Amino acid sequence: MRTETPQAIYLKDYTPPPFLIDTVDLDVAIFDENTRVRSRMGLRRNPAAADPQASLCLDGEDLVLESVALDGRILAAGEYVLCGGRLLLRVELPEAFMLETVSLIEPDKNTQLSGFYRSKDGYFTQCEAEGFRRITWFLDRPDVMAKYTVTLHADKAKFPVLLSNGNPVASGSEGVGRHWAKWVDPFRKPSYLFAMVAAKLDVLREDYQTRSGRTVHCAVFVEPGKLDQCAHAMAALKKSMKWDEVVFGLEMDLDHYMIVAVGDFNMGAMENKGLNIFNTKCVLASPDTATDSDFQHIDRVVAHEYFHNWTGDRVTCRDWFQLSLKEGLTVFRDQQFGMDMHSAGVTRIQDVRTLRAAQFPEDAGPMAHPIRPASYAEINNFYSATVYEKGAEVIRMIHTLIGKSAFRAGMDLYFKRHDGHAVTCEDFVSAMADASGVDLTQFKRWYNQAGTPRLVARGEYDAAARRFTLSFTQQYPATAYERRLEAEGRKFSRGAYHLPVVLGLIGPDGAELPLRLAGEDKAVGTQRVLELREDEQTFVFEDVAVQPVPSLLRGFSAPVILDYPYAEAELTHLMAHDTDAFSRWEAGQRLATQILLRGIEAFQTGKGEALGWIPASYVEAIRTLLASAADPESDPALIAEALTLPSEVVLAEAVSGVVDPDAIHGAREALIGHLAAQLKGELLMTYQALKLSAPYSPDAAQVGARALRNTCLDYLAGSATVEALALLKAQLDEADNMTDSVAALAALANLDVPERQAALDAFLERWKHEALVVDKWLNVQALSSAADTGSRVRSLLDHPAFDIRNPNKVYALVRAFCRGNPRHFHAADGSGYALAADVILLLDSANPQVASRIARSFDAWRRFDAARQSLARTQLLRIQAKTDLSRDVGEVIGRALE
Ligand code: 0A1
Ligand code: ZN
Repeated sequence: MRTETPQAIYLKDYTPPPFLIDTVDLDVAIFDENTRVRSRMGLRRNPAAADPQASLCLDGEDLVLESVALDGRILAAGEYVLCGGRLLLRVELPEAFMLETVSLIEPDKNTQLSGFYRSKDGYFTQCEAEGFRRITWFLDRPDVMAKYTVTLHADKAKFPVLLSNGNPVASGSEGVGRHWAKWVDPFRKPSYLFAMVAAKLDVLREDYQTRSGRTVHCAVFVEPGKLDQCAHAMAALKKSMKWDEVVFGLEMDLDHYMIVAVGDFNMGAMENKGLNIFNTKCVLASPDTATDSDFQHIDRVVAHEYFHNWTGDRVTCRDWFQLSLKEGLTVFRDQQFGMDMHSAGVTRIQDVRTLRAAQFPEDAGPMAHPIRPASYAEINNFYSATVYEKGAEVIRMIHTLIGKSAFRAGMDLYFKRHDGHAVTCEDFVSAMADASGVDLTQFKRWYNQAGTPRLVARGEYDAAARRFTLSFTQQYPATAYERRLEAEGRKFSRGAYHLPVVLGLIGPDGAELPLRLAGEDKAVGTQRVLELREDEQTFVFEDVAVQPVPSLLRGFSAPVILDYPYAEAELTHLMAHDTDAFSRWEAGQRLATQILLRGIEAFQTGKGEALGWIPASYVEAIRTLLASAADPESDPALIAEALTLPSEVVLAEAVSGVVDPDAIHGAREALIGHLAAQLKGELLMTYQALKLSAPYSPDAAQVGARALRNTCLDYLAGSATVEALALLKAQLDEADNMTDSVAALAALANLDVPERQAALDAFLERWKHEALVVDKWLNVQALSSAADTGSRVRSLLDHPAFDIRNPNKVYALVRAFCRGNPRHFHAADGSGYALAADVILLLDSANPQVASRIARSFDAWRRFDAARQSLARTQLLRIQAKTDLSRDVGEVIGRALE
């Protein structure tokens, strides 16, 4: 039995590779029973190696080695050894040499979906982070960059499309019914960006003209019959190419840019140079099968992978500790793209919602880590909300601190210095500091310290002196991460963060006040960026004629928890008057949270149902919000966001002390029910007024209207009255798009009424041939608030529509249940924990990455009562007791139990 977290590797131990690989020539022959991979590599000793005499040790996993040849001479058995997944050469090596290996792999048996694997009608690769070693022997680390030539051979009828990175240079027929194709990638790249595909696929092709007049041949490959679902991804690709030219001056550098969609994929998509491989979920969309958020998500993921071409592929990471160098920066770039393409305010709100729902809990739990971790056991566990989403917030803070044009100059300098190289987060920050002249030394703490800082702010108005004094205190207690460093006897230091607070002051009439800080001659604007660097700092605003309400952290200018003692009336004031869309929304969320925290306490003491904790003023604020929808100037999408209460997961973070999932659920449902009852007329009127007659389009105006309409429907549905059921049924019958169908189905899935099963059955019958729609069918059931959800999810595991080998199905059903339905996952009888553990144990050997993602559901287990903790611990120990538990799951469970 494994008793502790698997062996870690450390950032401090980094050394340059002993050898460099300049060229790789791969010959890959695919047969039914296996695939033969011949690799010919040009190697030389690395002049920067720590040990100039080091021996050569190549990474390899699940490879059957047939032969090794050095400069054309086949090596004898004693001249190399295979040990612990490595190939060690025991011969004298010249300064530069050719090494040829021939190995067999079995992609049809590769259930991990890492390396070369089978999915439906084809073979696909996933090499990030360490999948290339599952294809051939290599120095499988990102600082070894080579030029690749690839020749693929396969059955022509079964696998007519043969692709790899770069340019197609030759192809032909061979043998009986077989064919081959040769690809050359002109750019040096790390092995994790390698890709190849052999499959039967349909393709949509379009050309893009770059601003310098070059033509890029774009192609989207999908499984046969799905061509009508590719147009949106293709349009997103071209928009991304244009945007990167305009905003960052970055042009596509290859003649071919290919996107291939595959139904079995562990993540969203992968930025392989010139040959992106995407989860079908992030490519395929038609109004019938995809929702508005799917359309927007596709825009963002296509953009993200495209932006990686520069931030990731042209300049890559020196080692995996630097993952946020490419991921934080690329998420920031796709966020900016989203804000430019869709509604800026709504995009920012949704991105912050994601951060709070996924990253804040991560930073507060056993897997807490800085955006650049100091150690890891399994790198796949660090494709995390922290590295991605908090990483993007860190880049955003640099953008805010130095300003847009200095940021652009910093990017230009970064590419000038590092194009074609594998670099570190320091290199990025140095480029930003050098280009802007701003000292970012202290800022680097964001890369080394874990945890969400708490920013305590207090305001004091002195009417006689017409002065408003704002004081800030930073709190950053040690997290599980620092506690572990301490236990290991490792040195670390913690200190105040350098962070921007964007703020304005709002007067009683709703107008923004001019801002003059003490010491300044005159007021400068109505919005300022305050820079915090100290544990405690005070800012004094002069000439403040009236008592203001401070609007703090506009646009969520720093990823912190703001503690400011707003009165409810002040929050309502900000909701109505703040000029920053994010801050108006934030004020509403803060107000709802304050009320709900009282409600949660009331539910815990049996006084919840009486609703005494809901102030009438809140109902009126929501009534005003709903009424504003009638104003043609209003943005329905923003109103929909404002009407959406903080989720149960976010509320659990706000609770201090023991988390009571039933009380959280009870309070939230009671507030929704009360608002629905009080505002029924307004909700119905808004619902009806927003009915669209135009044909479906995922444009901002229609998306906003549907979002608000379906939010109203959701409120109305909670009552389960005959009237509400009729609304839901009518929408299900009449909907001409998936957004409206699935919104009605999800609302109905919450209700314990006979209509529910009939609707679910009809939906499945209609969509059983569309895998991504079946995922939605599973998802609405996993997220249902109905009392029988736990047992229904358990029985869905055996439903023919579910497939545990398909990551999308596991995420749609199991992850959604465990991460998105806290009341049922944390059921008092432990059934939710048992379900998660069963799935983790079933998946651990087959697909450790997916198993590990489910295992993260236990992160918060210590925040619950003793009875729940004991049930969770039983399941954690049961998982830990599995023989040969994967490193992925072992690390997550080990840390949870530490
Ligand atoms: N680099 C990709 C995400 C990705 C990471 C790992 C994968 O397999 C383990 C697959 C994709 C991105 O940021 O889009
Ligand atoms: Zn990425």
